[in-house]
Amino acid sequence: MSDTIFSSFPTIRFEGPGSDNPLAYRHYDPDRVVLGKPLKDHLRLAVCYWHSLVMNGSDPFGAPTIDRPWMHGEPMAAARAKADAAFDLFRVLGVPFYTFHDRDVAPEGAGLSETLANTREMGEYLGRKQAETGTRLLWGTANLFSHPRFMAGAASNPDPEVFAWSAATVKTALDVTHALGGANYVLWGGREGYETLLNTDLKREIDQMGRFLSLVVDYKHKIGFQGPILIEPKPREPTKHQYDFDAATVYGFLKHFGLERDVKLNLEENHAILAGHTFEHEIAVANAFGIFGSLDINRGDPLLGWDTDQFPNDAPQLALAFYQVLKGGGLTTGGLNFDAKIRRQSIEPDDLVHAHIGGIDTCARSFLTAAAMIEDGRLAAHVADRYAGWDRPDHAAAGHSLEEIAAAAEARAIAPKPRSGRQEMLENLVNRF
Ligand code: XUL
Ligand code: CO
Repeated sequence: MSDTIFSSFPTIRFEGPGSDNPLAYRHYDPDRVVLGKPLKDHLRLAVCYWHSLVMNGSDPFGAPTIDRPWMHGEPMAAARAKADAAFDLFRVLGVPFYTFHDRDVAPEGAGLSETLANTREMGEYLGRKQAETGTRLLWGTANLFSHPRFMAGAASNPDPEVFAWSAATVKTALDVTHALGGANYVLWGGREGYETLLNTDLKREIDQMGRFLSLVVDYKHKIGFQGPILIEPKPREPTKHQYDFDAATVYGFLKHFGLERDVKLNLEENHAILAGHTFEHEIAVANAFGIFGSLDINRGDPLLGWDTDQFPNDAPQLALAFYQVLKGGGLTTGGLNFDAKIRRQSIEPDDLVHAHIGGIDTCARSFLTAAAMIEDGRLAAHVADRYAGWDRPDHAAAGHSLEEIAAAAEARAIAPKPRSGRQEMLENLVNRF
């Protein structure tokens, strides 16, 4: 492989919390065994292509600030150079997985057929890179939101020709993901929502999305793709009302279309915040309904109300999220995808490396904290004790009808006594970890 902008970086190694080397992990010791398996198999870290290789620092107020060699020249040659650099970055970070949208890895062609051919050709190129390096695909997805044809939605578009174009695009992206051994396939409904009901038939659009997802699930079974299809909820941005608002809304949608056994969720910290939830709430809801899949790991800014997609750096906060993940049985086919981008002033290649080192160490440290909370068991014991009344066979709520329960309640000699929720004590307990 020819040199890339990452060639001069060593592979980052674990040196422990005492290390002063900025190019070292302090907490991410991939082979450290926790709760019966190595940390790397718990976290299943993934670098995302779109923020790390494609994002150029432009924002609504200004021009691109980040210039990389593969952002120029003949589009397919540039796509190959980008892939070379991507796999070199994966080598530097020592992460086992990556993720991409079709448009991140292959350019749009002159028409649909040429575009799909570009995706397939770059899929083969990525397959060779995977074989050479051992890096695996956590998930693939299709970009159904950037091009103007998708401005009124992909599956939910008023124009059936856009629905069909989107179907062809997802079919190819799923084929490529399957060929690359992807562990999951993701659908984020970037433009599946609306700005005003004055021009929108909401019921029709949601039905179109249900039909689209059913077709994708049928096709997944047809080609024998083993991984789950994952929906990524987000309440707003880019549209004002996104249909896949949050975990609970998506569960209702899946139930309505009978897809709750085939489709799971890819949850994202910043999206949870935009929905007015915590990350751990969204994970707990997904666990409750058996639809937890994977995580996009990033953070928002408490002072900004949009999807800033910053690298995570708040270990106490993430520990609460990972505690819920572990309570649900951990990441199985899922992983931790750094859907996170450097700020537009961070223009050097090493900014990208430092961002990932910090994010990976934050994930490792908070995961180890969550694992310690699980091993300790006191938090779980407090919760179990709080609901212990339900385990007694003789409680008044055991009856089979409202009348039976009402009669049992009236027959009780003493009224129920309020019990402390012990919130502060439990918060103190968590802080000790
Ligand atoms: C957008 C977002 C996407 C998805 C993949 O907010 O999170 O990057 O993760 O389409
Ligand atoms: Co995301």
